[in-house]
Amino acid sequence: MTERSRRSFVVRAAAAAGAAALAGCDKLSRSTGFGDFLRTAENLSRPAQHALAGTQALAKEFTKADIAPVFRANGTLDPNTDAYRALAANNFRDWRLIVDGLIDQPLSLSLDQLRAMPSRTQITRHDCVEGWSCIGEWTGVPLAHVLDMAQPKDSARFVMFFCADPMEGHDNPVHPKGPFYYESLDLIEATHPQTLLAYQMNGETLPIKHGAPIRLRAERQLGYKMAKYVMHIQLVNDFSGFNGGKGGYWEDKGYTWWAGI
Ligand SMILES: Nc1nc2c(c(=O)[nH]1)N[C@H]1C(S)=C(S)[C@@H](COP(=O)(O)O)O[C@H]1N2
Ligand SMILES: [Mo]
Repeated sequence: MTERSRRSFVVRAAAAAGAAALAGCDKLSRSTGFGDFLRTAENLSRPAQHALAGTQALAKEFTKADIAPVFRANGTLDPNTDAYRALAANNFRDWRLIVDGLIDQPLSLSLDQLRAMPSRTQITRHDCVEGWSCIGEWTGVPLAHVLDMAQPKDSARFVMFFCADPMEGHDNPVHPKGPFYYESLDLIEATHPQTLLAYQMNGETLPIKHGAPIRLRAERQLGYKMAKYVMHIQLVNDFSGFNGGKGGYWEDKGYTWWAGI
């Protein structure tokens, strides 16, 4: 058995993150890579945030009594494309989550396969930059588990999430991944224990307005990071070639890529 297959990817990622946090700015700058990005205050806050919060610190969890009677839905409430309507009409039995990019094991996973994986349930507060918050209960498979199956290569640094809902302003022919909503996380957030591919909300099948069949939960991040209608996950070492180059739909419009709370 090789060293690579014996040591789980999550353990390797956590070890790398821990070493970087302890070593301070120099190590982090080298692991971060692109020069312009490093010079921004936004990026300096990312390693600082990880160092302060601890790479695995948990977001606060609440009790069932705290769950909002109505969880507000925001952004796209239905992707409303022919392709998505066909998937929804069949209860997403033909839907597959594609996982590719800088990994050794490309995956194509059905909803049943995701539901059969280890799951986690958490009651957390969702904070939207527009100034509202809602507490809800989420159940899903930890993204770390799926990444472990996919075996990311050492060169992988970010996880990208491509969604089913078309957006405006992303139809640049140079970047064929547009014009859909998309997001990205670094490997520390992606492998955090509360980062889930959620298929249930408040104990029920995830409704379309909240991102069916799966949506990302990254509980230490603002709402716009939590991609709904996830279709495709891709491991990359640089997201500057996608769409507007800032790592997400809202980031391309000026929101900060680091959205830690
Ligand atoms: N695919 C997709 N994901 C998305 C959005 C969207 O428009 N499309 N909006 C984001 C924003 S700004 C927020 S606050 C949350 C809203 O999630 P909710 O509808 O479950 O409240 O989803 C995020 N994820
Ligand atoms: Mo939001």
